[in-house]
Amino acid sequence: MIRLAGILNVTPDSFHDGGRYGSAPDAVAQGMALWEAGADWVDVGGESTRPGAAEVSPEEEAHRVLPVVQALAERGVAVSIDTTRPEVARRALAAGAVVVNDVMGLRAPGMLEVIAEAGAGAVIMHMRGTPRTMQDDTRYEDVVTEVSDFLAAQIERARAAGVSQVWADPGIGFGKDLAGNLALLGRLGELEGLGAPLYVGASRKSFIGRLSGGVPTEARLPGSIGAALAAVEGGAEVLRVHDVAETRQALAVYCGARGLPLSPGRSP
Ligand code: HH2
Repeated sequence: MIRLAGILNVTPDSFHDGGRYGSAPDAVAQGMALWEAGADWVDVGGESTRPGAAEVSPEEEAHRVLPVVQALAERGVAVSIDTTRPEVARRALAAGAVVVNDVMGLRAPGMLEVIAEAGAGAVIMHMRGTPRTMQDDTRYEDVVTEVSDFLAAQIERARAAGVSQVWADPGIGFGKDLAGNLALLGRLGELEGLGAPLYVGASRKSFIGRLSGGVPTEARLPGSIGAALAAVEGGAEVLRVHDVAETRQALAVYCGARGLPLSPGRSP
């Protein structure tokens, strides 16, 4: 079943929606809009991971996301919390989130335990280094093999710790150059052997701009839909996107033609 996670960044500096939903009421309204457009989860983040973004304190991150997570969960929205910090994850799960989306791939001490104790799901993403250092060295002997080996090890750790629902994400744009991003998208099928459903976030990322004569993030919806379709062709089951309604429309056609099941979304 192909599903969508709608992106909701409660940050001043995210590369696409930074500053748009900085207040909790605006963020909740956008979360509801994503949900009603057919998202299966709304993915709430409080710290930008774009290269060079300012680090925020755990308190500030929690202060940004917790009221939004709680309000959306109270309205029946399935919320995933996009964080690398176990303490923020723990508090977001207590506030009603059901999945932890960790761009550090559960590397922080204690993260696995927090997720297992809450009985939550986990998105395990590959990133080389940290958001601050990830673009310093984007050379790989074989990017697909390196990503696959990391994900396999972390999936095994998560399952051993008792996390039953895990998704594997190659981390498009996280410590990869254009060739690396295209290799991961184009050879996504090689990750199917991991035995975890594949989760892909390519929406409006810079490689799309690079492939399209430098178009800015606001003009990258067509390329984002192209990336979403390429990901589904490679076996992705979850697409993390800014534009739920538009992606859903493209998928309705693509999945209909290919005979692939598309989730109707969880909004009543
Ligand atoms: N990409 C971003 C953030 N979280 N999580 C997963 N699982 N996969 C991704 O590809 C991914 C992610 C970066 O995008 P965005 O949230 O739009 O921007 P920012 O990090 O600037 O807030």
